[in-house]
Amino acid sequence: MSYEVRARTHPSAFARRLFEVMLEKSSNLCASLDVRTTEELLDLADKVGPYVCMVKTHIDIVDDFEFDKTVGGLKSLAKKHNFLIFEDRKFADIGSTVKAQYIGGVFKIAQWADLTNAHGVPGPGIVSGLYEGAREVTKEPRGLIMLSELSSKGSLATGEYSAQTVEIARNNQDFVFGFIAQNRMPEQNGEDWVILTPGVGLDDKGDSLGQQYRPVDEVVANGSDVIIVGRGLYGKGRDPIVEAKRYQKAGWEAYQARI
Ligand code: 6AU
Repeated sequence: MSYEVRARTHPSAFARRLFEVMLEKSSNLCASLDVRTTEELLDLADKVGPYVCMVKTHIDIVDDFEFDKTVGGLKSLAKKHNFLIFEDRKFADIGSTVKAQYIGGVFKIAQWADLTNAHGVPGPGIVSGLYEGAREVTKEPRGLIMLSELSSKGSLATGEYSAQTVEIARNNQDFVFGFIAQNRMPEQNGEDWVILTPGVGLDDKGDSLGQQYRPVDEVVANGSDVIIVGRGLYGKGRDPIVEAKRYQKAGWEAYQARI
């Protein structure tokens, strides 16, 4: 199904909004900006902003995090360039704990991140906890994606574990609209999971710590809706603007070839 059709028919309002942004920008690229300072984060987000539908953060690796400066800066860039903010928090605890982690602490993720992600390992309570948290602190739309598969070598998230994670998502579709996965996940009764895929790289095969990369055309032909690219954009010696344009073009062409 085309992004146009899904922007109209997807059961989740959040997913419809994501598809609209993707269409407006002709981009299925999410930039993963895993950098250690606010300055680098904002500089990169401003550079790649025009070419992406989403910017993904690991806010807890920013050494000089300051709510107003770091989050305020990101939010104004999201507005300037029209991208969604995805905090890659990978929640993995019981519902009551993740709710506090989502709304509280120094990061207060639910206040500013359009979407975040969670592991299925604790069972369905994790989704209920995050949903409650979002509703308590904001009226803004919030979405959750679950990790049903990982890109790293030797990942334990396979087979029955992945299938059970889909079951958790299935029971909470007003909030959970898709997966971090390497493949499409099973759909029934009109379900339309949005698949976000990390482990994407055009020049490298992996890193020394277990990351594995697949090329853009392979990932998109295999059913991925959003490609997540990090070091492929800003790694050593790379020009993030050149690379963002290159991945945007590769991702969009692969999508057009698929439909
Ligand atoms: O392109 P990279 O390897 O520089 O960055 C990949 C990004 C990192 C990981 O934390 C994240 O994607 N990631 C995830 C996510 C998004 O949840 C899951 C996974 O299976 N593999 C993976 O690399 O920020």
